[in-house]
Amino acid sequence: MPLTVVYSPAHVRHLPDGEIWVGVRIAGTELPSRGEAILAAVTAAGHVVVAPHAIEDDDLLSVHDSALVSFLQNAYADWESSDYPRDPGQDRVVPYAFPHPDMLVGPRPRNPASVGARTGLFAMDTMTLIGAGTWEAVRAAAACSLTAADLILAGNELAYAAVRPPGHHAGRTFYGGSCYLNNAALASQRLSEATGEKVAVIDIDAHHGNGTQQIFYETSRVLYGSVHIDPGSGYFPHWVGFPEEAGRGDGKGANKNLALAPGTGDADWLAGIQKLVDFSATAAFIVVSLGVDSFRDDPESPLAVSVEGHHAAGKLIKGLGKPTVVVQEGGYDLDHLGELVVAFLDGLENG
Ligand code: SP5
Ligand code: ZN
Repeated sequence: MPLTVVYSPAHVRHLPDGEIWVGVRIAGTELPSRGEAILAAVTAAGHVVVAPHAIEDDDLLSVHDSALVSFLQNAYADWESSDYPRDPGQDRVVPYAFPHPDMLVGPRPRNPASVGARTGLFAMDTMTLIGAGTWEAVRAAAACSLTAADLILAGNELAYAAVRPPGHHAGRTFYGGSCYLNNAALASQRLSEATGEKVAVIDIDAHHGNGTQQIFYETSRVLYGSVHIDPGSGYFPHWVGFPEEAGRGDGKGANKNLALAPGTGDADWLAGIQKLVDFSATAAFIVVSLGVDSFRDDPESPLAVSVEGHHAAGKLIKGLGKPTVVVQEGGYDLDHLGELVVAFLDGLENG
């Protein structure tokens, strides 16, 4: 099964320039060099790379609220025309106040005049900064993911959206965790709407994809399964990603979370992926949220999976024999990022 890579160089326009972590600006790990490393590796591996097709803003509204989309689109310009870049001297969009749900006793939250407060309505953390080129890159990543889904609809068996920024932490109305729009959810919804068939998301990023879970929590049309570092052991996204979250209403039973202890290696990780493969057996299409931050040396997660483990993961998912869209999520060890992605794709394509 030949595999097509969809890539846009526009990702380099997204320069978060660090993240605000516990109030301190740190370097951050979601860097343009991640995209370059992946492109170099898939090119060296001989994969065909294509550009995304154009998309409309309406395409984004299939999984996101229009208020989030227009906030993200305008946030940097709004920030630039505020005082913040000069006083106190913050050049990236970052929230400073959040509407705690219990605070909102009125019929609906007012839209704050201050962009620093308005950002708090949409952001789930302070680590996901918006700069001048962020929207252009975010939109290009969405276009790559929708193009990958459209390649499957056109009869391809495998397509890989090699994107940044990642997407699986972004929900219908919120962004965070280095994610702005949910690329995997956009691809899943496209496949679901176009065919009426069931889609299964298999999320192997080291972190729970709380955004994808939220978007599809009440539907049985898109299954969501994830294997990830146990949020209860102190890891992002902290509040969700627990096994008891199994879906609601029509989506009851259509969500599966497998939480792993720090230090978990290949055997237990792959056993989890096999469970997700079994959970996905009734779907006609598979969307893989491919984070490779479960790797043992990754700076953002304490899981301890090998390169060979990533190859084996691809092979397990190939066992489903279903048309598959792969969407890049996290993975921050620049010395191994390309190798990990290529190992997974080789397992998926060739077994
Ligand atoms: C897509 C994805 O993998 N998002 C990961 C978001 C998790 N970010 C949590 C960051 C916590 C602070 N990291 C500081 C690391 C210092 N060693
Ligand atoms: Zn991750």
